[in-house]
Amino acid sequence: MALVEVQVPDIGDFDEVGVIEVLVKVGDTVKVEQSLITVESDKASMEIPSSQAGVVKEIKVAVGDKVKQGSVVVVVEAEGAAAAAPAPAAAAPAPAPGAAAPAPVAAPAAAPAAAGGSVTVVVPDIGDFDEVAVIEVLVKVGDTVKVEQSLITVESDKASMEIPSSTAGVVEELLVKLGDKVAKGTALARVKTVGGAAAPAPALAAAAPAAAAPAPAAAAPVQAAVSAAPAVALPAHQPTAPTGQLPHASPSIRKLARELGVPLAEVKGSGAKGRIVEADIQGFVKAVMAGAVQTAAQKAVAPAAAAGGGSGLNVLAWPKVDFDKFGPTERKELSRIKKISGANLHRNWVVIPHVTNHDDADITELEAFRVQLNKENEKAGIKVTMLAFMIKAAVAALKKFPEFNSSLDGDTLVLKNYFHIGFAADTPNGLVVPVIKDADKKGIFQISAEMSELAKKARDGKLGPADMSGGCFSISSLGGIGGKYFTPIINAPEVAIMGVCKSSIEPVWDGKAFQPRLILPLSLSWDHRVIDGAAAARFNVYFASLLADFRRIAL
Ligand code: CAO
Repeated sequence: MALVEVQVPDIGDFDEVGVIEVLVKVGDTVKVEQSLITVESDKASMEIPSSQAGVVKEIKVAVGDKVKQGSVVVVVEAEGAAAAAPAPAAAAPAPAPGAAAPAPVAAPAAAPAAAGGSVTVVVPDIGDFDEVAVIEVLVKVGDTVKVEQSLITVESDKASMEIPSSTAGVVEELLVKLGDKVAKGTALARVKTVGGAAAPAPALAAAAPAAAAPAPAAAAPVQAAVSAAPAVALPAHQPTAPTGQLPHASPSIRKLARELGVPLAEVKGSGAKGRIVEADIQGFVKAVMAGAVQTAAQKAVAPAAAAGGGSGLNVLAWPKVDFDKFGPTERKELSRIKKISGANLHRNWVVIPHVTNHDDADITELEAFRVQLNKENEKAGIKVTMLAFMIKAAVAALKKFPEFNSSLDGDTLVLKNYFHIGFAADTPNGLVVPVIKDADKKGIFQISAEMSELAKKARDGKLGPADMSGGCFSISSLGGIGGKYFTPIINAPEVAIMGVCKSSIEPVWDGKAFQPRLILPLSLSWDHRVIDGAAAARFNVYFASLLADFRRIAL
């Protein structure tokens, strides 16, 4: 197998250019025309292709090295028949057509103009490139331009360069637009010369800088996803380039950015001299998708959303406070349950349009019955609490108002013909919602027994996914603790939840006098996409009436 030195071809007028990226490593198999390194001057960036197919045996350059025509880039073990081929001429291996080594951008031939007249600026000799695409138009009609000021950026698949003006003056007419293909001699713009005379064309304008131009107009905004905060730290992404200047990036990175709609000017480059590398683009996209970063375009949309534009949440960044400034603190990681339930609660709160109806149930007789039941069944060891009755009442109310026993699936409502009722259980590690399956088929004692078993499992951290899935409707009871009313958060994909607080004796007018009655505060939260306020009020009234007279449940 022959070893072949791959050298930097004729790169035009550039004496020495810096290596800013090495795109291959030892052991890589490369094809002819595959880019090996990226070089950059202050005027252009270009990728140097391999003139030889084979396996990279040695890399002779490193980032930061200066190279010129003839510098050895890599040593390749030539593959197959090519192995016997002699190494390309050391001096100047011909660059693959349209691949690398743009010739210097020679002085554009400015058509001579009469004093005070106009000059048509044309594309100068751009070397080996037959036709290249205009990827940026850097000036607009009315702009005053100087000699050598960049007018457009063109790009092939291997290099990008800016085409400068050969004359100073005011842009009267632009003769190209984004996406046009241009070649040597293509008219770019008509420029009205300054001071009434055409400026002399510079003898030789070098390739214009690839790093000094406004952000690409073609960059489309990346759509934001409303999602939970990322689990991993994401890099901060402030633009590194001064406003109005395009950050350093190789043509392939620019292409990648355009394909993904990433605004390069907003990406922080982590390469040498703030150069943007592929990992920066990836990090930027991840940060935007995670909601950690907004593009300028998204920020512009956000106020519109706030004003009724209909997209984005437009919330302020979370306040960053140095709490230790105000007093001693300690840090405690959220429990696993809190992290999981927190993310679910957040989603449900943000996504579901909640409304909460408050009502009262007179449970005077039911409480007396419950106490009596517990006395009678003391020996059985099953304690009945008000929650068991509420689970039965919930089943009856769901039967009467079926839309409360449903879930949204896009624009379709899935109505359930089963009755699994969840109950919120407070545990040392956080909130969980075990589910009593087929509560319609179970009596008060069986429900009480299952509840106490599930509550114990919850406290011991032993609930499995099956214990917590399939719920139709949930009850969150704070009755053993206290409080009056609250707003329970719907346990998606359910569409309603009943919150219950501590019952207390209250004076109730019976038409003749105030009577002391045991009143249970109810708070029903419901999804306004599925349920209307009138239905919610009826549900509460019916639920309360069942608790007030439990015989009605049999009707
Ligand atoms: N009014 C007055 N007293 C009530 C009551 C009510 N609405 N509900 C229960 N009680 C009483 C019980 O009768 C019991 O009294 P005794 O000890 O005298 O018998 C006492 O309060 C404790 O009841 P309990 O809480 O053990 O039993 P429960 O069946 O009512 O509730 C469970 C079980 C697991 C749901 C409950 O322990 C729990 O974890 N509740 C918290 C739910 C929660 O955190 N919700 C908030 C979710 S949103 O963050």
